[in-house]
Amino acid sequence: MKVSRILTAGAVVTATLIGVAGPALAEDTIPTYMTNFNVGDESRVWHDNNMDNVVGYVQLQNCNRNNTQLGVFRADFGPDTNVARGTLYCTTSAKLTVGDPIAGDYHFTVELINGNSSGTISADPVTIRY
Ligand SMILES: [Ca+2]
Repeated sequence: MKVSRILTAGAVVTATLIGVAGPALAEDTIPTYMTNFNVGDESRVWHDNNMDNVVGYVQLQNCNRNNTQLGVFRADFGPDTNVARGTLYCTTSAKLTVGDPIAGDYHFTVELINGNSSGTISADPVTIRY
């Protein structure tokens, strides 16, 4: 009886490993939008549980400004930690990739608009994948 118990345990481990190696799915994809965001304004917060190995991204579409620098940050004790920064051009294919960061609360901040530290931007949809 002891032998069959061990075999059963082994079978469970195998099944778990197959589950982990399955299709790569992000935890979630959030559709949102920005209306007249100023430089310095922050997006809604999303919580990455780091339960996947998927490269996340932020994407802007239907913008009224075609050159927007965003920074993505994780909330930390003390100053937030920057995990990604880039300029988006509001095309369907343009994505600011965030990588596969550790678990935490994330947001993006509008840092520059057309290279300036003033101005506003609207975009709809804004897609956040994590
Ligand atoms: Ca994730």
